[in-house]
Amino acid sequence: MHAQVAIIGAGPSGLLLGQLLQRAGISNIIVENRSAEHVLGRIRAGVLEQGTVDLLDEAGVGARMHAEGLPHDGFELAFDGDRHRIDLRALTGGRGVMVYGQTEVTRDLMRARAAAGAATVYEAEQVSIEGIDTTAPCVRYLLNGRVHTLHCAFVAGCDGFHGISRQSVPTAAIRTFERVYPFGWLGVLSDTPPVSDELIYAAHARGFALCSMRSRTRSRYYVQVPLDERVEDWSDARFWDELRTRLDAHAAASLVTGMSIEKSIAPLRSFVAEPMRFGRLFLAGDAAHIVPPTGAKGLNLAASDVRYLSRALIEFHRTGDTTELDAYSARALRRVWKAERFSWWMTTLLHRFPDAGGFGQRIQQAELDYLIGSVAARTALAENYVGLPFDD
Ligand code: RFL
Ligand code: PHB
Repeated sequence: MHAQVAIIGAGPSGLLLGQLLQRAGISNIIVENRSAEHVLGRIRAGVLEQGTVDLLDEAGVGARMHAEGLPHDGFELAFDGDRHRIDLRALTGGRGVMVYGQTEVTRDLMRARAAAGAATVYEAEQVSIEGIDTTAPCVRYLLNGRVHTLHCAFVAGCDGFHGISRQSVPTAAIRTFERVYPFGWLGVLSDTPPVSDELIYAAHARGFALCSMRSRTRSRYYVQVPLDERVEDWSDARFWDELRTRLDAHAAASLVTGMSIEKSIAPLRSFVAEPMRFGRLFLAGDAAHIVPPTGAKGLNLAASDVRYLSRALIEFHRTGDTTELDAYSARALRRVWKAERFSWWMTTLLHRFPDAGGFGQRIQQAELDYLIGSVAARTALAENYVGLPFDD
C-alpha cells in the first residue's frame, strides 16, 4: 500500500488533516487502532474558536455545524454567589465562539471522508512507524492477524496523548514539559435543557464547576473532584446535589436535572513535547500537547496544528519547497505555548488547590475581583478565549 501521507489516528486532528489534504489532491490513509463507533462514543470538547470554524468550512464540513451549532457571544463567571458576564463580542471587536460537540465534528469529518472515498483502516493493531529519518518511511500494523505495510513520504502523528507516534521518537531527540494537577473533572451528559443560555464557569469553596451544553436540549456539566474519586461512587443524585451547591442561587434553582447518559472522570494535565517534527514524522494535536480543559483549547489547538501542517504539506506537494515544513514545529509551538499559558492560568484562577493555603485563596479572590473590575483584564481573558491569531 502507498499514500503520500500516512496519518496515525482518526480523532479530530487526523480526520481534519486527511480532509484538507484530500481536497488538495494529496493521497492519504488513516490508520486508527479503535473502531469508528468507539471514536464517536468519546464525549469531549464542545467549544470551537472562530479559526476552527473557518478551517472546518475550508475543509467543506461546516454545513451541519452552522445549522445546528450554537454561536455564543459571551460566558459567565460565577463566584461569591453572583454571576459576572464576559462579553466576548464587545471585548474582542465582534468575535465569539461556536458551541458544537467534538463528537459531531468527528461525525461530519467521517462522513466527508467516506464520501470522498478516502481510506481509513480501523481496529489496526500493533501500529508502528519506521524510517522517519529517511525519505521513505512506512507504517506497519496488524489487521485480522495479517501484517500490512503502508509506504509514504510523510507520517502525521495524530494519535493523541497515549499514541505511539511520540513514543517512536528517540528520547534524546525530544524534550517534554509537564504539570499534573491534583484533581480531575467529573463530567455528566444529560438530555435536559441547559441551565442558562451561556456557559457558566463557577469558582466555589467546594471546587470548580462548569455548566456547558451540546444543544438546547442536551447539557454537559462538570465538577472538580479529587484524583482518587471513582465514578461508581457518583450517583446522578449526588452529582446534581454537588453541582447545585457550587452554583449561584438563581442557577441552582433553575437547574433541570435528569438521567445521565454519560458520566466519566478526566484527569487534568498540561504537557508539551518539543519539537513537533522528527525527520519525516510530524506530530499534531494531543500527540504533541495536552491542556487542562478549563480554557476550551485542546481541540482548537489540534485544529491550528492541522492548519499549519496541511498548508506546509500542500506547499511541498505543489512546489517541492520545504520552507513551510521546516517552519512547522516552531510556528505551531508558539501558538501552543500561549494556549498552555492561558489554560494553566484559567485553571489556577477557578479551581481549589489542596495546597493553596490562605494566601493562595486570597490571591485567587483578588484576581477574580480584578477581572470583573478591569476592562483590560477582561479583554485579555476574552481575546485568549476566542482564540489568538495565526501567524500565517
Ligand atoms: P484524540 O481525539 O485523542 O484522537 C487520537 C486518535 O488516535 C487513536 N490512537 C491510535 N491510532 C493508531 N495507533 C495507535 N497506537 C493509537 N493510539 C491512539 C485514538 O484512538 C484516537 O482516535 O486526539 P486529537 O485528534 O489530537 O484531538 C484532540 C482533542 O480530542 C482534545 O484536545 C480535546 O478533546 C480536548 N478538550 C477540549 N478541547 C477544546 O478545544 N474545547 C473543549 O471544550 C474541550 N473540552 C476536552 C474537553 C477534553 C476532555 N477530556 C476528556 C480529555 C473536555 C474534556 C473532558
Ligand atoms: C464542554 O462543553 O465539554 C466544555 C466546554 C468548555 C470548556 C471545557 C469543556 O472549557
